[in-house]
Amino acid sequence: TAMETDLRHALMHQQFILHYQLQVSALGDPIGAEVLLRWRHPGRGLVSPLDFIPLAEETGLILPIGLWVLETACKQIAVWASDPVKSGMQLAVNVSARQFRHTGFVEDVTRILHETGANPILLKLELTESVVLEDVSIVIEKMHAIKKLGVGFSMDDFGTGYSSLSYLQRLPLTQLKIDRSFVHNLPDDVNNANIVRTIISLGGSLDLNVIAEGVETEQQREFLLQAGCLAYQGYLFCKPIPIEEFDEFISNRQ
Ligand code: G
Ligand code: G
Ligand code: NA
Ligand code: MN
Repeated sequence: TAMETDLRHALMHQQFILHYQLQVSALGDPIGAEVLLRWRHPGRGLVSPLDFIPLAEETGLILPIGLWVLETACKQIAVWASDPVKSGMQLAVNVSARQFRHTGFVEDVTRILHETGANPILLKLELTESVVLEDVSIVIEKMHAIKKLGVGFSMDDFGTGYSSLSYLQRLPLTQLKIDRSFVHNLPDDVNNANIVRTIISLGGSLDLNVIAEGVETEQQREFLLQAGCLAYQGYLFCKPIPIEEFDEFISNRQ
């Protein structure tokens, strides 16, 4: 298709960029960022991943695109290493199901960490529940191999998928990320308030930290804090922005 040709072209001509969205602690201190892919299309402007990731998955182009994202994020971790303020910040990288299932994935992560010199502790991979739908034991094995390197795992969009409690406890996760659809109408929506409390308590039982995404208001943050969620991401703190702006944002709040 035309879009597929466009995507290949984009990869060759460096039309992808990354935006960084701040993650903060309960005290409001920066703890890291989620890395979000954008396509700077010459005619269409900034294209959201929602509009091209599905095709990239279908065509397999997600593999080279995903490697580029991972490599760029790891280079950034290495650049921040010499900065007194940013050297402790973690970067969270989204990994699609097809990318994670690819046979070379463990080797790719190992190689990229080695080549960039990024501290593995500062890298977190965001998986969705769809990754774990098939071949659970192979997925767990791969996760363990990557975790051994020091890399963490966050379960993205948590609560929207099909995780069963029995395998959730078998996965070597470090974090649950509360999907923003549950955060959106806090604290008024009683159902969502209960779901959010349940996820936070589940995180406690499984010894996982919990981060909420899509936090837009002070009331949402307050509810989450009271419920025991100690890490947040959302427009209330900062929208996803290019690295130059992100660096400036962090420097200005010191
Ligand atoms: O930033 P935005 O809301 O437009 O992101 C839309 C969706 O695209 C989110 O679900 C996000 O997880 C996904 N996404 C963003 N960046 C990447 C990426 O680098 N790789 C993959 N696989 N998905 C991404
Ligand atoms: O699926 P995933 O969690 O990776 O999606 C992240 C997406 O959420 C990004 O595309 C980002 O643009 C979007 N996002 C980030 N903060 C907020 C927020 O506070 N509100 C809403 N509605 N979307 C957000
Ligand atoms: Na994500
Ligand atoms: Mn996410």
